[in-house]
Amino acid sequence: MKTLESRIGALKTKFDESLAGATDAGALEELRNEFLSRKRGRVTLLFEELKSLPPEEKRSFGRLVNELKAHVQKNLAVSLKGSIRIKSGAKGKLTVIEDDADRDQVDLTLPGETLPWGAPHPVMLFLEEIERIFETMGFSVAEGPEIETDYYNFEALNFPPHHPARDDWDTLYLGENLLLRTHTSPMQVRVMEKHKPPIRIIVPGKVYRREAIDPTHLPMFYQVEGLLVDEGVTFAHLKGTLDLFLKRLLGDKIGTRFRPSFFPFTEPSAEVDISCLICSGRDQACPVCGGTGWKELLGAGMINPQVLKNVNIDPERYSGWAFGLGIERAAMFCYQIADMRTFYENDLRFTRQFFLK
Ligand code: 2NL
Repeated sequence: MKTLESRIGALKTKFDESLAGATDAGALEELRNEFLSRKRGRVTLLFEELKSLPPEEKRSFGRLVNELKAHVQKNLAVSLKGSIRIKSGAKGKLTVIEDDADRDQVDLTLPGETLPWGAPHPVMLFLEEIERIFETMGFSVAEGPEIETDYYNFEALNFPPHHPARDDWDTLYLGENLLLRTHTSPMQVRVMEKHKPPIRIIVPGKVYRREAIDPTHLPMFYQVEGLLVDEGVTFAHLKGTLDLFLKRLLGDKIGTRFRPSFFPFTEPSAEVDISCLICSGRDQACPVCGGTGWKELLGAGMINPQVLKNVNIDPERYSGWAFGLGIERAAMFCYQIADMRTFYENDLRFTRQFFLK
């Protein structure tokens, strides 16, 4: 019986030597077959031999054969060659795992993880709807840089240097002359510089203000501005276009109201209200309109002749109108979202709700 013991020792040595020489997955698979194959594996045959031994020897040699089997399995599973790793799958089949990290956690036999599906962002859905409406009215969409010069963001728009009107646009400066645009008007100036009237554009994009974050203010938000320049353009065109736009966006039932206002770049200027979608003016305590029946949605006006002069368009021949609209604010009103910050928390439970609208 000593021979059985020494045969087990010799087999172990042979296995260790073969394993040291096995450099790829194929060689390791062969080694596994040689020792563990169900029919003719060397370890399997030892178990067959055990069956014919008397009970007391069966126990002691059985332990040795089991140890050999465990040794073979363990060392096949952990290849000693560099970062090439071997793992036994469900049927004992060997798989090479090339990733050295997490060596004992990776199980390639498990199905992959499914990533949650996203959805179009409500701000983008709203913006695309606005673009569609203006495109059907013959407007083009223009986009421009978010980093602008003082000239395009302020001076060309009739804000003289150091003029107090600038205080209404809390600006994030990037040095003496560069800043994050506070509106998308700079791009409209660029288009007017390059193109002769008639001009019909809308300019959507991100804008930046030095604001404290609260439920109705963010330091970055989306704006869309519109601009039309041609011969004979009047305030009536502005009223008609914005009224039609807002009815298409929010429904035929809403009414619009223009109130006098001031912007350096338009004259005359107006703030444009829409009738309250929630209470239509019937609820004195309406949390959305505060009981007034109206909600301010955009600013607009006839382009200041000085702005036209700045871009070499003759204000004696041409006139035009422009407007500006904050997208998040409008979407909040339309979808009745109480807190602007929810747009940018990336919670899919929020984002997915707008997909089907
Ligand atoms: C607001 C007000 C407005 C404009 C933007 C504009 C642009 C040029 C010339 C004249 Cl190049 N005007 N844009 C005009 C009136 C109002 O925005 O409250 N926006 C959220």
